[in-house]
Amino acid sequence: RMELLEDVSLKRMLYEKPDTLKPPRTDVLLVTPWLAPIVWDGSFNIDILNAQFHQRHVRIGLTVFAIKKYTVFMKPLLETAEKFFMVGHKVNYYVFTDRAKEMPNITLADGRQLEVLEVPSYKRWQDVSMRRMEMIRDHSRKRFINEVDYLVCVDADMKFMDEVGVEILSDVFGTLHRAFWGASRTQFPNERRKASAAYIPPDEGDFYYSGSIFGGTVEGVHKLTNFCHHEMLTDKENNIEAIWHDESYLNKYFLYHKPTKVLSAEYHWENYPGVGTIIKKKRFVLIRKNDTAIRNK
Ligand code: 2GW
Ligand code: MN
Repeated sequence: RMELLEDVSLKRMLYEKPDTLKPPRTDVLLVTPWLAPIVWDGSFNIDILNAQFHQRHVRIGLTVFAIKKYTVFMKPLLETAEKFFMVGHKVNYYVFTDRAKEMPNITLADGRQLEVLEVPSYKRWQDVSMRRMEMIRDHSRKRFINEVDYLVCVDADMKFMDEVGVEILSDVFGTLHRAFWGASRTQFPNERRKASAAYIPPDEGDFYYSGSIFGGTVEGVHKLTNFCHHEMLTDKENNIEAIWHDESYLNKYFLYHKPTKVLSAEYHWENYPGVGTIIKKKRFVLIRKNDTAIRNK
């Protein structure tokens, strides 16, 4: 369903007037040069956004892959999602797994459903990670398009620690990587070999986007995942694999298909002790794998 075609009419609401001469944040960039909002705490009023999205009866799909031992991440991820992810909206969790029997039993709030999708696993972890693009693409066409309006595609080794709501939704969105949001172009870990389809020259690139959370409308995500999967197959034929796998192809996509919203690193953080001056909310954080000893990359 297209944003512009929806007929939203709000009720009377009381809130502080936006001040044209006083930006809500002066320490961070709030808009990209192509006029996409960059979502930082303090830059939006969630009540206005919720009122708009409730009127549209928005339905959101959260996709996650739990292949092999990564099923252990489902309990913390889904339990914290029940607390913090799109609370009050209609949510479908789509868990892609090769071990459906290991899915935890979690009580879900009204309007929320868990769908377990059985998929094959790949031998190489690089393929497990990269093939997510193909599977999200295929299910977008087959299924997601009939069931939800937006998709939010996330890594498994993550948990919610604070609110993640409709402020993130847009046609297609990417997220600033926690380690590179202040970095220069040459520091971005983009693919630098010209032979790869993910190649980005050192004098190009806007941001370094994380592979661990992206999304958009089902159509937007379909285009993105289709592109990434194709470029990955091209590289496979040429016996080359991008340095950071799916994340490299994602960064190539966003370079030439600019995202319509960019999430700040609040949405891809690590549970570093304390709260920073810039990162005021740790909304979605990664779980350290060396703590869990389930992975030997
Ligand atoms: C991955 C690496 C080594 C051993 C196993 C796996 C693995 C990954 C697995 O056994 N089962 C599985 O389901 N996965 C899925 O792939 C799972 O959804 C996981 O979150 C995702 C990416 O693997 P992950 O999270 O271990 O890699 P990160 O945290 O280093 O992710 C970044 O880099 C990746 C590519 O190397 C992706 O781009 C990812 O989106 C990035 O956040
Ligand atoms: Mn991860």
